[in-house]
Amino acid sequence: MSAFNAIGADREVERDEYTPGIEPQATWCPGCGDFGVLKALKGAMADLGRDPEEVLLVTGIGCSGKLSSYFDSYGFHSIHGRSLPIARAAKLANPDLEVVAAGGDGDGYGIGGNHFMHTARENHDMTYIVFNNEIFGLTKGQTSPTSPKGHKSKTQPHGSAKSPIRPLTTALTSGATYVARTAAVNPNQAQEILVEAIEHDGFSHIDFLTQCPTWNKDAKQYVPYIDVQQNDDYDFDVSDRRDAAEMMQKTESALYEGEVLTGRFYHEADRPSYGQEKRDLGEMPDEPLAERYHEDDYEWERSYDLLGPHK
Ligand SMILES: Cc1ncc(C[n+]2csc(CCOP(=O)(O)OP(=O)(O)O)c2C)c(N)n1
Ligand code: SF4
Ligand SMILES: [Mg+2]
Repeated sequence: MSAFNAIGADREVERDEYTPGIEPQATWCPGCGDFGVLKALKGAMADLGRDPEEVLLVTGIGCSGKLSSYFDSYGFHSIHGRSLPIARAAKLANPDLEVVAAGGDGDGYGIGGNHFMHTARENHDMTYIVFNNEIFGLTKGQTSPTSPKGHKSKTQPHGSAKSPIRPLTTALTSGATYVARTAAVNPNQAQEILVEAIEHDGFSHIDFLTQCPTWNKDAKQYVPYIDVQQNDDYDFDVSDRRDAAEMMQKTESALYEGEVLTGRFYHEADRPSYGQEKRDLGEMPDEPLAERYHEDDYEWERSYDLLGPHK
């Protein structure tokens, strides 16, 4: 156990340790799907026996970004679209931390889309939850990258001419090693998927469907849902890229035709994470890099010195 792994002892963790007090009370609107993410995440952490002091939750900006204010682990409420680079740095500096990043569809698939793609490509060991309510919630309902084509809002009063992004396919083709979709209306499945995603050693992406009854009036938009692992109509191998890609295409098209498919779509168990690759190369120490900042006489190497003189 390192100095940065604050607790590390095995013990029973209660889900409500993650929401101990009544302050601050969540300011999400009644019926908001974001409550479902909070419930599933604290349940998953309790199932895994993760002590709140072993967990870092980094969020972006949006209604979704408020999650870190209501979840009593280490937290970092960052800036719009930038949760992933912050989460990456924290995980590299202290691999003992359980790192979760979270934000909205605008945050993660719009302004932060570049970070999403590259964090997946590099297979950073963390879980990324994208609250997908198909709009910008916090700023009052503008069209987002997941809004359906034709969606009318203050920014697109004649209806959006854009086709929505395909988040699952984007994650897969970028290099994510665990990809799933769940929904706030299905908290049991959401909790199980979160447990798997957090346990996975690599980049886990969860497209989490969250209804926004305030700006996306149809609060029932994700009901009924189908769990593809529980339904005989869907038979595919989650460890097979081609199978996963076909299933994702089907799932992403179906959503806008009113059929909500959820479940695990891809799981590649044996690809090493970026941190592991760096440690194998000898570029990163086995002990948390962050500890070096506490060693007064530590002699820092410069990459220039490692490469030798320029020719
Ligand atoms: C750099 C920057 N640009 C724009 C904004 C304004 N802004 C705040 S939240 C947000 C979008 C929120 O939508 P989403 O990420 O989907 O989260 P939700 O509120 O739906 O959970 C925008 C555009 C900002 N805070 N920072
Ligand atoms: S505006 Fe929508 S996303 Fe934001 S808290 Fe209210 S219901 Fe939730
Ligand atoms: Mg949103």
